[in-house]
Amino acid sequence: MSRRRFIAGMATAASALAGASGIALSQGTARAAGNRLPLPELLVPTQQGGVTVFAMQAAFGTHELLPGVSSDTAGFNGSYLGPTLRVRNGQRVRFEVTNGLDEELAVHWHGAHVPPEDDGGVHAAFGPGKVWKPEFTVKQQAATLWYHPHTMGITARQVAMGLAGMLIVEDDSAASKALPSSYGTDDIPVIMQSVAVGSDGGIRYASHSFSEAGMAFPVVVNGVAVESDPLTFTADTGRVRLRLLNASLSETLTVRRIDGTRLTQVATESAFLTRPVEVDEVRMPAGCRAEVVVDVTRETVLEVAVETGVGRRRNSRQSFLTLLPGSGGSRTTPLPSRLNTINRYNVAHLKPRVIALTETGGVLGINGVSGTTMKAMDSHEIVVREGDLELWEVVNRSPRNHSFHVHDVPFQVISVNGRVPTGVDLGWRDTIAVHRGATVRIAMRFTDYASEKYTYMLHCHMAEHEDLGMMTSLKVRPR
Ligand SMILES: [Cu+2]
Repeated sequence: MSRRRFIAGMATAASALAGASGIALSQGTARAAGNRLPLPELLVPTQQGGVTVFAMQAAFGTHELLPGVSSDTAGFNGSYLGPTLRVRNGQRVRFEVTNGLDEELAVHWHGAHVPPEDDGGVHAAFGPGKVWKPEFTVKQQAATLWYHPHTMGITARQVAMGLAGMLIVEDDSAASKALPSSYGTDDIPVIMQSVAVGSDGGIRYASHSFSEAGMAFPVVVNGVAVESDPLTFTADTGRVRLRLLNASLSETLTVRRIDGTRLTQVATESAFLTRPVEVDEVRMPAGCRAEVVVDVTRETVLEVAVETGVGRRRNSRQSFLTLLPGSGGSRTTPLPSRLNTINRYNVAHLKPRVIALTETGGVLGINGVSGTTMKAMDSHEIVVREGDLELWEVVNRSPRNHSFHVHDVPFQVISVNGRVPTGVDLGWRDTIAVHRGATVRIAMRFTDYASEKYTYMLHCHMAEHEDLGMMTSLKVRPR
């Protein structure tokens, strides 16, 4: 393994391929380059006997999240965040993940439809120096996914330190052909994090530490904190597709244009919408993604509103990205009027399975069981049958908001507090906000993969909550 591949954001062959604009900057140089939006490197895979292989190594390092302040961090193939992995529907892929940390690591492909043994939940942890090699055939529509640790009890710390990256699935659909897809030129990853940094530069991840004196809560985009001026990106081709990811531990992020005009959303987390939808804002609970397309005919400033979660009751908003028109970039063809076909599940005949998000005496759990050990999770696992359509009623019986995530297959939202969804809420997703006191009904079909031995998971995606036990195992039993 060449060391070069493990240096995040350096101008490798991958970033050279990313586009003629040469904007794939290292994170270190981004600041000096006038606060341009840095872009994660697109990882160049190797071919091994018909399998496309992506090599990654998790390691600790240091990184300047705040200007002039060195923070202890971690990253894949670099010191903070990780390269973008781009795969294709139908492709046989293998992720070779080396654990270069001095502790256990599990890496989950969030939103990926993969066999349970390749899913990377808490059961798949591997020790320091070990290499985990999940191999599977990509079997899903084009979507913006991501990868992050899922290590029992320490997910929040590992994610907060920077172990996260984007996973892009491409396909041959007409929508994919019509939308911008040149990575780094008009197809842009936007990894957003509300981060907590102590006065010593240390990243904080536990809510009890958020009230320390001298804490800073920067919005970090693709690895750099947004300062008073937003980051900039020049749209040389006029139209850009922004892949928004909320990789925060618990904060909800809402993105909008500061001029009050609407954004055009083309995809939810797991697939394209049926058609482009004009939205006032894109609201993303922790773990959520969305894709928007912007025709940059004039300077366009995006702002993000941060709603704080656990332990931090201070909401904020700030401009984070200025899209600048390029030279000759004002010619744009209309977006396709149809992007996808989504057949709504008929759940009228189904009795809902209740999944309660519980908190009793300060102990977080699912259905009253705190999943802080493998044994607790497995002995109270949710069991479904391969091929079955399931209707789940996710009930928040705790005094705080949560972000609910199911592994394996995407779901449709059936109702939120009894109300039928509209607009972008009709799209496929894998993560959804379940507010205090709320009842959210979702439906999904557990296709393709089943196992008596290996399990998936379901949990709150506020990382501190999952570490505290708001998670359990999900077994898809063979038919
Ligand atoms: Cu939660």
